[in-house]
Amino acid sequence: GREVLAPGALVLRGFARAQAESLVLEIGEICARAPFRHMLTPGGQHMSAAMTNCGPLGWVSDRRGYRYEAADPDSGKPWPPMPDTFLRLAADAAAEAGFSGFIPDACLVNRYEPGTRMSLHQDRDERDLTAPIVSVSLGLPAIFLFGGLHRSDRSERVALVHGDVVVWGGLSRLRFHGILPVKEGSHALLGRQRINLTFRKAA
Ligand code: MD5
Ligand code: FE
Repeated sequence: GREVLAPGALVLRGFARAQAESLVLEIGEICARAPFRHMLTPGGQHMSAAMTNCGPLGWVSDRRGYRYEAADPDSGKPWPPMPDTFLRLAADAAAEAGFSGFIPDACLVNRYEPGTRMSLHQDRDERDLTAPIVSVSLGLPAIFLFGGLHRSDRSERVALVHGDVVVWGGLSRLRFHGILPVKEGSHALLGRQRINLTFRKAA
């Protein structure tokens, strides 16, 4: 099923569920080559979520700020390639939401263990803000905070479960958002973790 959260924000319930096993195998190969790490914020704190990337560009954070890099700063090597299954899933989901022709050049892989959160923020490190963002939820469920265009706008809570895909475009591309601390639990495929794939056109 599809749920419209707001203009430009569409939840595709279970859209990735049939492919979840193969996505998890691909994630295993990605993190074998580019291990999950807790990046430093410009303020010097470690991020709560562990992150890695695949594709031509990867999102990185350190004392100098947030940006996209072609190489993994921990190894100096290019990020692992984006699997075709990832590209196709992101493009198909975007097309379902009316964004045909979406070709992501960056896939951020976020790992949440119980207790991990992501505080309210906007995604605005990308060059072309007319391209949508596609996010895929795997493993443990989470409560997503869906805010407005100003940090102080009240936010709505949206439950996201294994296999859900959300397309964030148009007027929702720059909304504030976050993830409440993930609750303790165990998922049949992923155990004590939630994995989120965030597909973006960065350059
Ligand atoms: C997550 N990740 O579940 C989320 C999924 C991140 C991040 O937020 O930056 O890694 S992406 C959610 C998103 C993206 C763009 C716009 C909006 C939500 N929105 O309008 O709410 O790990
Ligand atoms: Fe975000």
